[in-house]
Amino acid sequence: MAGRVRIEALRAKLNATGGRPAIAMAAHNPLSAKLVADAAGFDAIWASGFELSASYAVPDASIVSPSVHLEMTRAMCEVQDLPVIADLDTGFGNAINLAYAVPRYEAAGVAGIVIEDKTFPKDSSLRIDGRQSLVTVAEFQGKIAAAKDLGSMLVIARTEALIAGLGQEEALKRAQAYAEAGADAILIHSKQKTPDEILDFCRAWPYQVPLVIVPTSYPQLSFEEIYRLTNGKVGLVICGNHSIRATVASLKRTYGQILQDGGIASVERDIAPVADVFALQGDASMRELERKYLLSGGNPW
Ligand code: SPV
Ligand code: MG
Repeated sequence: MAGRVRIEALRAKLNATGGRPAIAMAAHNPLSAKLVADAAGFDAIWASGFELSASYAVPDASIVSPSVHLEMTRAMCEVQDLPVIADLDTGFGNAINLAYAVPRYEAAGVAGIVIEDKTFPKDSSLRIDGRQSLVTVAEFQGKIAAAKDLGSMLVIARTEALIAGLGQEEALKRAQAYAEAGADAILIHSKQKTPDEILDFCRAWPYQVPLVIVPTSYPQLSFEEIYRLTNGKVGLVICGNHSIRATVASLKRTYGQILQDGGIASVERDIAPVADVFALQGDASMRELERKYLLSGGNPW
């Protein structure tokens, strides 16, 4: 599906007032992106930096190269039709690095980007005792302006003020400055174990600009409760890392069972049939190509 259509689809979802926020599910490669789309209920795909880093078995600390990041994101856009939100972290450096990236992500079919106000190289927000230092408000406003000027994708500005322990006042000050710089939405992140900090922020948020949250650390609330408790101010909830964590748990379980059994028989009932994998690989469309271009004169093999 054309990038422009997906951008408008994401914009409409972010600003919807239908009694629930839009939901983005994390993915880290084309297969997981396609599985998210096939689940037929999510509104967008979160091309998570944490998941992509984990899929390369490296820390989420600006280590995966920009070209690998872009190629994987492009492949996620290619295999399914949901809007993809690319997690650009700090934008690979300063506003110049981001300016280089933005048209390339747009050409790849991305509908929205998230950039965060941490210094480059970043560290994971969820890491205990992680390095959380922030750029100045003015520098980050420059990044937002560059992203808006050089592309038409939605720009979601993320403040890490609460993650860095700078408090509500600083978080609100930064979020307002980012909205004024033209951000289409504000991602406010917290790693508190309860939603109180985020709910306080949302209640104090004075603008129409929608909020985005990633409730990994405070999973207690349903999507509908989040929407109700924030008066509809949260337009998008990101399920930040549930694909990679489900994958890790499932692989560990399967490997352990095979080793324990000394054979592969008993895991059969718990793993996907080969036919499901063929379907995900696009077997139906290959059969169509075979019928049209290979089989016209009878079976050539
Ligand atoms: C990600 O999924 O890469 C995120 C969310 O940015 S978090 O890991 O919570 O920072
Ligand atoms: Mg990230």
